[in-house]
Amino acid sequence: MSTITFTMIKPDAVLNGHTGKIIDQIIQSGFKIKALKFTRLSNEKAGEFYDIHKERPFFNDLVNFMTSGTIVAAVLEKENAVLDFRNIIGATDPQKAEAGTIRNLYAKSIDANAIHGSDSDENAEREASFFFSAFERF
Ligand code: FUP
Repeated sequence: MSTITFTMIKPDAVLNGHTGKIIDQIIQSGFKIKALKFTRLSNEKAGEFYDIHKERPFFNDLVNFMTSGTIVAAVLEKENAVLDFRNIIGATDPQKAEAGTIRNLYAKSIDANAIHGSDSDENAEREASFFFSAFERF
């Protein structure tokens, strides 16, 4: 059964010109793009998106970084989408990300780590509807 996950190509990767290569790797890995847009997060929206991290010491830096430039938001579909996508993006810390993963290839640090991937089916739904209407995702 197909399931969805949500991704954002983060400001560092967009700024460094990696958007096309990352989207191609996602497609070549078997994901179907259901919705895609270049956009930018406001402070308020970034804070809400990362609400779960609001008590963490890195929260302010995370919000500042995520609002610093253009991002690419997308809804992706595949069997086992959440876990398979986590596998192709690699560990949060790019130093620990496996060779060939998107973070291994394109991320420079744990805070500017090139890409986001939902961590559960429930969060994938929440995050996808945060950026796209049901109509846009059809
Ligand atoms: P991930 O699910 O791999 O994106 O990682 P988390 O949900 O744990 O973290 C979300 C974002 O917070 C990371 F992508 C970057 C930032 N972060 C830091 O800046 N420092 C940390 O120690 C952990 C996370």
